[in-house]
Amino acid sequence: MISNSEVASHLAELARLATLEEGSSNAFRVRAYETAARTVELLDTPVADMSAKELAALRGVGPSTAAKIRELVDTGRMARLEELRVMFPAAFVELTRIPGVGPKTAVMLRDELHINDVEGLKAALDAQLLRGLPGMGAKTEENIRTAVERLGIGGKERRTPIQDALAVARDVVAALSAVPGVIRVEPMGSLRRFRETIGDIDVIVVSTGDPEDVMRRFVDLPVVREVVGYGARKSAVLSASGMQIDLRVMEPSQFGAAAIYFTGSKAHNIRLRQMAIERGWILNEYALAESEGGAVIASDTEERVYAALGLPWIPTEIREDTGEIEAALASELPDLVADKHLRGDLHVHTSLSGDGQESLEKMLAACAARGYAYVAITDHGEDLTINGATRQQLLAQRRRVAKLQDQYPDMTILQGAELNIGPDGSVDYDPEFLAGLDFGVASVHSSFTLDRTNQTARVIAAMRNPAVNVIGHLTGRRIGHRPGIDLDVDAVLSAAEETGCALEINGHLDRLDAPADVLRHARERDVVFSIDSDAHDTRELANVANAVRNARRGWVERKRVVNTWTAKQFVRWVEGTRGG
Ligand code: DGT
Ligand code: CA
Ligand code: CA
Ligand code: ZN
Repeated sequence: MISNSEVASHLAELARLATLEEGSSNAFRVRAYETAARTVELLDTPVADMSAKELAALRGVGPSTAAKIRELVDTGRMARLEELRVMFPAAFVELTRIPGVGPKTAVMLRDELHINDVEGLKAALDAQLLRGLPGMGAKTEENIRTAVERLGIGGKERRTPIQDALAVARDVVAALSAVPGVIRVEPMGSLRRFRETIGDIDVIVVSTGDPEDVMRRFVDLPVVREVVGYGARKSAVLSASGMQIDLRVMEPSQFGAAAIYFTGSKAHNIRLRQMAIERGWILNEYALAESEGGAVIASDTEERVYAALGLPWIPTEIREDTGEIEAALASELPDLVADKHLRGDLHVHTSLSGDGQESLEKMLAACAARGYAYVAITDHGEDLTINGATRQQLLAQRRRVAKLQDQYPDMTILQGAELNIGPDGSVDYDPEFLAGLDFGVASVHSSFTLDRTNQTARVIAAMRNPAVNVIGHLTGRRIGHRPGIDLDVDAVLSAAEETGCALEINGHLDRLDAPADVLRHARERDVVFSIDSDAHDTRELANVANAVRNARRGWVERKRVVNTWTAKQFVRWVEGTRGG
């Protein structure tokens, strides 16, 4: 039976492709498919059990979308989607990831210049063909060229943002978990290491049943567009969006060795294999075994394989051979932050933000349900057009927070704001008004193309502002869509040391910001971090888990994360940084 999440990803793809057909993401049909995708995703009842009439009664689902969902449930296909995939192949859709190339432009490039993919676009840029098109000039052409170069997209080593890869992997895992005999299904490779972009998806299935059952189900998945290799225990397919998925079926006794092998990284594996060879053993995807005779030394769990090599289990996010083997040998692995350490969330929006989806009451209830000892409510400051809150609104919210605080004796509620760092480093409101807030996150939401000197200066100015406790999503990047601002990271880290201002680790999957390489770089510095959801609805509070994984990739230790501290320590830090 097809899962709600699989149906939702079909609807989301329908929305993406309809954008190209309609020429705008604001078209009514596009909005309708997006709403329908969201509704289905959040629904507790399986849509596969619902009639067309029941489906049409759901929010955002009209009779025609309801019919498409039924068609998918009954036949495993959606004819309309397949037509659109033919009209707009994945390589063509990729053009719209380039800032400055919207759906209208992409279609015009195809109609006028026969550009079908990023390679074609690069050739046209080299020949300066774009400036001759209606509504384009040399300047637009230059902007597009810069965007293509900075994003590094196109070509053979095409990588997919982790957000998109995780969505595909989740569907595969859900479907294969239901096959009889399957006892575990787990994504491996760069996905398990939580790299921000993914080359291909690797999945291990452990089954006590017939491996062919798993394979047949795998190649028949609705997300599969093409089978590139088929075997009884090993297959590879291409997804609708053009991602390769490699699948291996292993015996339960082989799981540990297989997980280490397929998690990688390749460099980490090579080090382990050398250690095995030094002991007269071999290490492959099936086992750690003696070279002579092949007696198995360890294979069923990762812990046993590492232990046989004289190592503790190494967290997946740091398996890159960038010092983790040496640290493990010296019993000096970092005490990495984990989900269970979090005691609060310091970046939470309510419906007071134009893009917030949920009331203050609901957001607080959901935070309390997560067991938090403190939370900072941080709606957008007034400088963010449409989305920002006025002074009056914030004052009114402050009174509501004071009342609600009584209902949460175990959770300290800070009322703050997410301030906007202007091009000159100034923020919203005025110092006197800001002094009346309990907390401040300050983020860059504009002027992404200033040069390094100016970007660095504006961020440092915000850190020195007494109303600012945390710098939100440091670089402002959107993985795969928008490069981060150009920053002198060392200067920013020095300012963080000097002011005590925390750097946020934002949990939105398209942000993961500050990036892991910046976090790793900060290890030698006395800098603190906050792990935040930046939730705009209650479901997004769970984003902190993504931030934790990104923090681990950056070797961030628990003691450096302010929202792992006890309420007392945390409040002392807040007071120490405010008005500083
Ligand atoms: P990706 O797909 O480019 O994002 O990165 P990975 O790390 O997922 O790489 P992939 O898919 O080529 O291979 C998955 C894992 O399989 C990799 O992390 C380690 C293992 N592996 C692949 N090729 C080799 C190899 O030649 N030697 C060793 N030791 N391990 C390998
Ligand atoms: Ca991979
Ligand atoms: Ca692979
Ligand atoms: Zn925010």
